[in-house]
Amino acid sequence: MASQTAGRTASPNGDAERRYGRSIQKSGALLGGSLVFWMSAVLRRGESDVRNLTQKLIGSHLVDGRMVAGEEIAIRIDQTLTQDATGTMAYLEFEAMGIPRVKTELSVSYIDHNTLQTGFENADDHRFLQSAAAKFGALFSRAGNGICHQVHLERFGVPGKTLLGADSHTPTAGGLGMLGIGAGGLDVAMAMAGQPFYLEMPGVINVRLTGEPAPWVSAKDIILEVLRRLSVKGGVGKVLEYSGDGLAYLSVTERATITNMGAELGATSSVFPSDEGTRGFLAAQQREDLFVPLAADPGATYDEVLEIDLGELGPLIALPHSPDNVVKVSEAVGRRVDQVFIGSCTNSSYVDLVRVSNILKGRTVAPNVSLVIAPGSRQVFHMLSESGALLDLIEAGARVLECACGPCVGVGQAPCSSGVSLRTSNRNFKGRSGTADAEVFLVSAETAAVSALVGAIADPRSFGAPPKWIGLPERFTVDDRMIIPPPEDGGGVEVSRGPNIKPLPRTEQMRDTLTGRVLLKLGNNITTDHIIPAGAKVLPLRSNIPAISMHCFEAVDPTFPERAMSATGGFILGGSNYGQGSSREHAALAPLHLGIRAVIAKSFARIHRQNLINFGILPLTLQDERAYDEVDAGDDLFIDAARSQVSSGFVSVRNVTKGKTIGTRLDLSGRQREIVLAGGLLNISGNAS
Ligand code: MIC
Ligand code: SF4
Repeated sequence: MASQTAGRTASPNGDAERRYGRSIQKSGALLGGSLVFWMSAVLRRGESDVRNLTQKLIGSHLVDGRMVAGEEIAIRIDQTLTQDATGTMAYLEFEAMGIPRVKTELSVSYIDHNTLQTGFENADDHRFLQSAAAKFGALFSRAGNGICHQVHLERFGVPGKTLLGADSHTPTAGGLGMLGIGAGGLDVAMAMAGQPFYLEMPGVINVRLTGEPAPWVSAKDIILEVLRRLSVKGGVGKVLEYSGDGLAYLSVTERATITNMGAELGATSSVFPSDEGTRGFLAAQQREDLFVPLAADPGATYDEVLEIDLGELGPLIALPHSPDNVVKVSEAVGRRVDQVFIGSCTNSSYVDLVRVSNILKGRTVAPNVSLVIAPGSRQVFHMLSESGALLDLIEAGARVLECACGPCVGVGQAPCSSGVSLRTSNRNFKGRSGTADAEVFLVSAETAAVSALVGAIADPRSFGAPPKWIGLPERFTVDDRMIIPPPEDGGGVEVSRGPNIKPLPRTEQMRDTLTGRVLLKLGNNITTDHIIPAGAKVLPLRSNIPAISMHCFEAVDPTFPERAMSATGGFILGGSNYGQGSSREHAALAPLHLGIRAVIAKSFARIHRQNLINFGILPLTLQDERAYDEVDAGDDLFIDAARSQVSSGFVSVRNVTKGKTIGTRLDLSGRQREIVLAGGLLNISGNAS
């Protein structure tokens, strides 16, 4: 039966395991020391020694700044991850810094996004990344080994450590009590070069989970409830810190579902304490020696508190086209479904898929439904196969895919025209599935499985009593043979570069006069998927900025690239939360390539704003949001004495067409100012040495 999975261990990479195992272990032990050091520093400064968990995690890694919400701080990064869609740029950027080896405790390069190889491009990128990992000293997780966040949780996450990832869902690691933060590739490359990561000290929201979840209520319903209450911009500048007696009912992988989707709130990170549940998970992964208990101090305070009574919660669903468009599943019941996708870094753990198999066992998927399942990792796939759960999935009619992101990011399995797709993933932005007019709904794995049988959106409670759930297995099957360690000395490794790998775009110093037309006027919550779409067609161009730029704003206005190029640049006007969603720096690089030097918006999402700064594009925030209504697409704008205005923090933009002046803010730290004036981070000499 599923719960009796054997714990076979294969460790052919003995050397690497010893090497990395030791270094992680050593730094795990050091954490206690650095906490002690930090505590005494805090006491010396006369600050309160009562800290919430977020403050402890940040405080033990703080290298610059004060832990005052909104102020810039710098933290030491212990581990990094990249994936193939962001990794090519990150490694090209790292290479440009001229540093021979990564300086982190651990850096892992994953292949998980671009695994559909319809041309040579993705395979070439994989070769590039494999050789770059060997040269620069990173571990390489091969295609098929699984989704970066799932594999990192299983094999590398350590409570109390910091992880910077070139993927917005890096906070998944918070399920283990680790501080995971998503960032653009260049920031991750800087961390690989041993530089600290700069961010705004976040405020902390305490989410108190109380009581026992009602039957059929799962971790996904909890995070959907948080999204319902806070919205897709409710987490910007914040960390969500979970506590309460309800935690006892959530295993690490369920906690990781919650921290994963904190990205949809725009949050800097989400964290759970490291407790006995964490110890159990690490022990089952044969990594118990890395366990450290971590929690907020008694009496710790928070900027906001959110209480969720798990016993009161029912199954929830996010309606198209935003993850915060959440209602009770019961309100959507009966809607015919064409496709069900169970997978993605949100809900593809062993526990999720065994529950799905228990629901499907002995039954058949409805004739109108295509049920697609992608296990999150090779470990999950292996254990499904060992336990017999895979057979239940196959017999029910599931189409089982390789362990990768796949349909979540529009890489295969696009729904039919006007199709309805029910998914366990985290984003249902319009068009992301690969079908422009598809409607994507987000639900738990349990709701997805029951609906696949019914053929329509179904309340899982209609299934009757839940099948016997399993918790975490006592032992996961550990087999790291698909993770390739780098050689001791990468000096002789030749980096393999196919024809699709174009050189890094270089930028020039910021000009003193910026002129141009408003090329696009956009609404609120514009996603990076709007700016640079993902999907099987465009993702292979991630290492080719000139080519990918031709897809910039494709779904919004396909004439944009051509207009921008013939106008030799211009401005973009956005609403609030501009650039929400992914960490892809291509959403800055492509507009840059097309000549955009400033984006004016009501507000920006955190990662995208930093990406704009990193490539020398000004993120200008309207001082008075009403000014948005007074600017139209096609208006000619003019910024005079831009360099000195940037230094003042306020930038006046002259609307020549309307004869008006728009006031904008540019709240930059001294360091960020230096970056934009230099035309980007890579132009600051000696930035990583
Ligand atoms: C996503 O889920 O949108 C992605 C694809 O994983 C992105 C990264 C990318 O665009 O390469 C993310 O979340 O950062
Ligand atoms: Fe991959 Fe989807 Fe997770 Fe992004 S959200 S990392 S595309 S599975």
